[in-house]
Order: sequence, then C-alpha cells, then structure tokens
Amino acid sequence: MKIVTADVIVSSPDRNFVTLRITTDEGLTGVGDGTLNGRELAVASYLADHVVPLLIGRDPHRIEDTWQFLYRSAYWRRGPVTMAAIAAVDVALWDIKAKAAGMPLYQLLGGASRTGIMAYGHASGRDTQELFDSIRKHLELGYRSIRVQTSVPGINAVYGVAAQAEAYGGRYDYEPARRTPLPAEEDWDTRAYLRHLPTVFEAVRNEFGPELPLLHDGHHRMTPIQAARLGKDLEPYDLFWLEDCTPAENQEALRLVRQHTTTPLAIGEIFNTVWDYQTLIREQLIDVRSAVTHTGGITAMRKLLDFAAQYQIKSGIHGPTDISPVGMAAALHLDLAIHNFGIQEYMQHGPLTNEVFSQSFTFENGYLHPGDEPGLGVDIDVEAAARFPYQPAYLPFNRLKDGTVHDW
Ligand code: KDG
Ligand code: MG
Repeated sequence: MKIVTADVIVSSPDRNFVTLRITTDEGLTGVGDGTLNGRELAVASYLADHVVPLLIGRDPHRIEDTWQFLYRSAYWRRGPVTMAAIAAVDVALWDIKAKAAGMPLYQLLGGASRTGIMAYGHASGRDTQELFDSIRKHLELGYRSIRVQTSVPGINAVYGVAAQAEAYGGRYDYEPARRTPLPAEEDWDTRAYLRHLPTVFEAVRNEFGPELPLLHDGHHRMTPIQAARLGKDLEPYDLFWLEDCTPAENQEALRLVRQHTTTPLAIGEIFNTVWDYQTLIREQLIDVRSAVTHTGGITAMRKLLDFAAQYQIKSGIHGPTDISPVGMAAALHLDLAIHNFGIQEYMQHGPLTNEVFSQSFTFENGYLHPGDEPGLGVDIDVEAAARFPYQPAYLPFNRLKDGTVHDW
C-alpha cells in the first residue's frame, strides 16, 4: 500500500482545528489532529510545506519508521509545532492500519483493559451558587468526576470560568481561545487565589459529600512554595489531583511541592516529549497529562505511558475542546488499552464541530468508549469543514497588578 495524497484541512466550526487526511492507493483514508490552540497555521504550514511532500509514495503501514524519519530527518527536534505535526501523521497512519485490519484501533494496541473510560468534566462559577449549579449540571450530564474552577474576589477574569467566558463571547462551555485580533489581557493575584480556593473546596465538599472525585487546575501560576502551600491547604478535601501547579519547564520544582504535600499532582499538557518528564516520572512526582495531539501521536504516547507505568504513574490525557474529535478518539483508544489509565478529561464539543466530524465514541454514565468501528471511528466531512474557514483566535495572558506579565 502507498500514500497517494495527504490534505491539510484547517476549519473553524466552533473553534479552529487542523486535520491531516491521508489517502492510500487502495482508497483507505486516515485522519490525524494537529490543532495547536492559537498557533494553528504554524502546524498547517509545517505539515503542508515540509511533511506532506515526504509522505507521498510511503508505505502507510511503516508507522514507527515514518515517526523516526519525521523526528530525526528534520534535525530540529521537539517543540509543540513539530510534535503536533508528527502526531497528525502518526494518528492518521494508525487509523489506516486499524481500518486495513478491520478492527477498532484499541485492538491493535493490545485490546481493552477496561469496559469504560472514566471522564471528568469542567464545572465552574463566579460564585458558590453558580459553581454548585454547574456541578449539578455536570452530574445530570452523567459526569462522575468534576474539575472545579472559580472566580477569585478582586480578580476580574480567571482561567476556566465558563460564565465569565460568556461575557467575552464564549459560547458553550469554557473556551479559552477568543476570536480577538490580539491576546486578551487578564489580571492575577496569587495571594488572593491561595486565600480563596480552600474555602471553595470546603463548600463543595460540604454540599456534595466525600465521594465525588474533585480536580483543580492551577494553570502554571504558582511558585513551587506557593504550590506546596496550596497542596497542603487542599489536603482535607481529598483531590483526585491538583494540575499544573507550577510552570512546567522546571521539573525540579515538583520535588519541592511533593515534599510538602500528599495532594496528588498532575502535569504535562504543554509538554511534548518523554524528555520533559524524565525527572518527574523517575522520582514519581506527578501523573501524566500530555495530549496525544501535542506529543507525537499514539506511537510516542504509548512509549511515554509505558515508561510511566514502571513507576505506578497514571494517565490523565489532555482533552479540552482544542483537542479535535480526532485527537479525542486517539486518546480514547489508548485509554482503553493501557493498564495504567487514570482518568480522561472530556469537555464536550459544540454542535458545529459535530457537523464537521462524525464520531463513534460514546459517553454514558460518566464513562467514555471509543466504539467498535474499524480505525479511530472519527472522520472529517471535507465539504462541511470548508463552510467554516479559519478565524484568528488567541489565548489570553495575565498581568499582575504592577503590570508584570504572568503565567495565564
Ligand atoms: O489551549 C489551552 C487549553 O488547552 C488549556 O488551557 C486547557 O488547561 C487546560 C485543561 O486542563 O484542559
Ligand atoms: Mg490544564
């Protein structure tokens, strides 16, 4: 079998997505997600200008060889643009291989290790009442694990709060990218946040009891010692994990946090290779939060998660709306197959996205399943995608009260 065409499709149904669609001489097609929120066109160009010409004529079954060829022959390694482009190719090739085998992709990864994939949703509110309503809405939708994000008194806009996003033109649940010509400026005060957040978790536990698994995303905004304090303060509320408590580049920072608190930590959504995790995994500091889409696809994520498994570290694959249904399906096949699965993030896409991407995965009673169609079980309707041309959109950024740029 040979690859005859590879098309890069940039489409913006509810938000921007970059999809690679590979077609073989036997008429099989495979899709891969290369969406990098706010930098979509860089991946599209990397693919169209530098990768697609190298794919034509290759044997689609040689996935490992193609991965190594794209990674090593570029000479310049790693980074989100490169690794998202490699991921798009890798996932499309796994889709083709599974279709050729007539099996859902998880069967090629060793078969199902579980019957369903526990998912967490994003509840949020500007105040306690709004937060409680949002948690109840998520429970009604079937979620059995909930991420809790709230506004902080004295701060105008905080990452992850849906109602606040509506005020900025957000549509469904929380969508951080905004269709603005410049990145929106938000404000931040870590001391106010550290004072407020434990009171929110106390209120949530009092209202919803001890059973419900709760998560929180610190979104890279604390220093190690601030994160250590927050971890300690949240211990009574038994979090499933505290995510991205410090900026992720400094792996040693997590050593300090870990020494001070038993609150579980998770990190990695902005990582893109196993090298970003070496210390974190070997020293058993965190659970793994990477996205298949940003980490070189299924081939690389499988190796990363197998390495993590040796240290009893679990997966929590990144799954916000800026991972397309294609990237989500790739995550679900891995989730079902690996032994060290932890939890899957699942924000639901809007109706226009669902017009563009057909999907076989299901969500019932808090559990996801990738479905049993051959391949990934997701495809792109190219004509529908063309109805939604690319729209510039940026993630916001933070400034402290004195004007200093801060992690968002
Ligand atoms: O594009 C940025 C989002 O993917 C990120 O802000 C979402 O932190 C996030 C999460 O945990 O889903
Ligand atoms: Mg996050």
